[in-house]
Amino acid sequence: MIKIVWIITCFIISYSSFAAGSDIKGTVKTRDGALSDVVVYIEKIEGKTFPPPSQPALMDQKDLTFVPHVLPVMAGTTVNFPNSDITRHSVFSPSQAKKFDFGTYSQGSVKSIVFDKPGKVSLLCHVHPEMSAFIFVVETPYFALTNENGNYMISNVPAGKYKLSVWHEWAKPKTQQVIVNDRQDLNINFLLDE
Ligand SMILES: [Cu+2]
Repeated sequence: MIKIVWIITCFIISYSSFAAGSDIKGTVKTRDGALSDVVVYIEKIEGKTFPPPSQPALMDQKDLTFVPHVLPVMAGTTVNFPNSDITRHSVFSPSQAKKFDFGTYSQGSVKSIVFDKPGKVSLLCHVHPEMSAFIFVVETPYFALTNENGNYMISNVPAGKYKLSVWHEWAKPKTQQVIVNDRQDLNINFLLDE
């Protein structure tokens, strides 16, 4: 009897974890072809707030480059900025969504900061003017970054009506209304202008 109850409980738990959500996937292009490093995200879900992830995200500085070039995070996420180069870096941002200046720091040290407001945060380095990257802060956990083929996938989105938006460093932003139903994956493509 206990065994049967246990099996039923396991079945309900595993079923419920797959039950609700749908995936949103697609391709982002310009007239010249696929576009990588595009953040595709659901702007807001009315009446819902989401706890930020407990694990920090990573924005490395390696070979005089920020890695990755674009990092989407949910509001409230801590981002670690290790210096993996022999040279010193001095990372800062002039952006409204998060103005900061770490000052100069050397190899092996890690700076951290919480990104709490939605929007674009440009990253620059006082020592190396050619260094540039972006952190894009989103209000929901439903976001993805396009790969080199312009493809993205946002997993397990609950049913509802949302604004699905895209952000890219030089393309014009765009928004589409999407309706997500239970267990019915959506294909949403974007064609962006420069
Ligand atoms: Cu630098």
